[in-house]
Amino acid sequence: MRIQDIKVRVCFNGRGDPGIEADVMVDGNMGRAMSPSGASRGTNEAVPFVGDDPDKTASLFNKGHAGKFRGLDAGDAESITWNLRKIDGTKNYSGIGGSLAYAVSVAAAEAEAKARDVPLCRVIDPKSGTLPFPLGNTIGGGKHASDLSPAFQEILVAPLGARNVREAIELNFKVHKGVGNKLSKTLKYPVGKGDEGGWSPGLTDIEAMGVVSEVVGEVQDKTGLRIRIGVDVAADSLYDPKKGGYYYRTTKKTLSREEQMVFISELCDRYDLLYIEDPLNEDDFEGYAQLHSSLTKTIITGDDLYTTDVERLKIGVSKNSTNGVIMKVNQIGTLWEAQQFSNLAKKTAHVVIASHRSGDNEGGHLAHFAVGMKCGLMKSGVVGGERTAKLNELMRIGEELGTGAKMASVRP
Ligand code: 2PG
Ligand code: MG
Repeated sequence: MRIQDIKVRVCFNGRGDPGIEADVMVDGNMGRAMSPSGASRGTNEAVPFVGDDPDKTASLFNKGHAGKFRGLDAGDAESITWNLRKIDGTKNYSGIGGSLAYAVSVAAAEAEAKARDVPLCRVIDPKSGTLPFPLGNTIGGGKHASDLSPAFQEILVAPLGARNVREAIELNFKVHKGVGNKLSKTLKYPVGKGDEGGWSPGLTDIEAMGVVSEVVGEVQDKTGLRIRIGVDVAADSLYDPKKGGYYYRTTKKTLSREEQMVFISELCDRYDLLYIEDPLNEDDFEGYAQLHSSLTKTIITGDDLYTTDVERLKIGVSKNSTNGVIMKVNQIGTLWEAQQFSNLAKKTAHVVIASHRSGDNEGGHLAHFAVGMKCGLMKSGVVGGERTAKLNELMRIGEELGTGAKMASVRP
């Protein structure tokens, strides 16, 4: 259906960082979406704002370009992308702003969904009916927390034994609460939280892994339901290109590339990791391939490695680097571009993980991306308003899709 009007503005996310919000009107229905923002951003991500200026980004669009979208089909995600690309004229959206591209493309799809009276996930894919398992951050470190916390950016849990979305979400709450209780009993200082609501204690990476794994064991014993652990190393934050090594701040040790690979392999074995994200720096496609060929029980996942970019994924596929990808719409720009990425990932036997950003907002769109793109997992945090917004929306989608909706199957 045709876009009647479109307007954008600056808004703020839960971390207090700016984003662009778009309102798109279709047949009297408004779609509204606001871009999230990352702290550990891959070098190849879309540039969020024109000249690093959110206000300039919004006013350039409202004054100069909004009119070019009136009359376009809001349901035609591909032509919305090509229009944005044509106006932008760069590879990384620095001409119009990646945040703007995100907001316009998602708000248009939402307006279309409202006008057709279907859930947004069904505009993304009319046949969507698989629900992802929520992947929850229990301990946060790296660039999401203080320098005294672990170097690993996230220690996460995936409740694969849950029979439905609600049970899965509640298992993650139990682990998150259990980790908080254990930390407050064993540490002699109050423990705060990182940007995504994970606890951020002054522990080494291995100590933190130990706490999560103990609590996971306890919750599994009590409920009889299987929970797996995952880690986002976000290795670029640890990587020192001059030394070619990875610096662990709590132990003050630098690991060489080979030592890092041994460390990661031991970690995957010891904690039976379901998945490991960005274990090496963002250009080490060969290193990923080595890990992938030896760690057959773990999903070796690229986030900063791919930045939701089909062209980078093609490199990974040619080298057999990974069997998991993180899909973040705002890394590449538009919803349609992210769909192309996730289509190729699925075709090449990858588990697709739809992911929030560390600076996120009250929107629940991520849940629709995850269902619409048939993702196995949805990484969205456990607690905090901007995190539960996605989890609650996932429950609503489950209710709306009814008994036809099944939980995804997730295997390395
Ligand atoms: C990540 C994300 C989300 P950020 O690295 O996977 O957890 O962090 O948004 O800071 O890039
Ligand atoms: Mg990541």
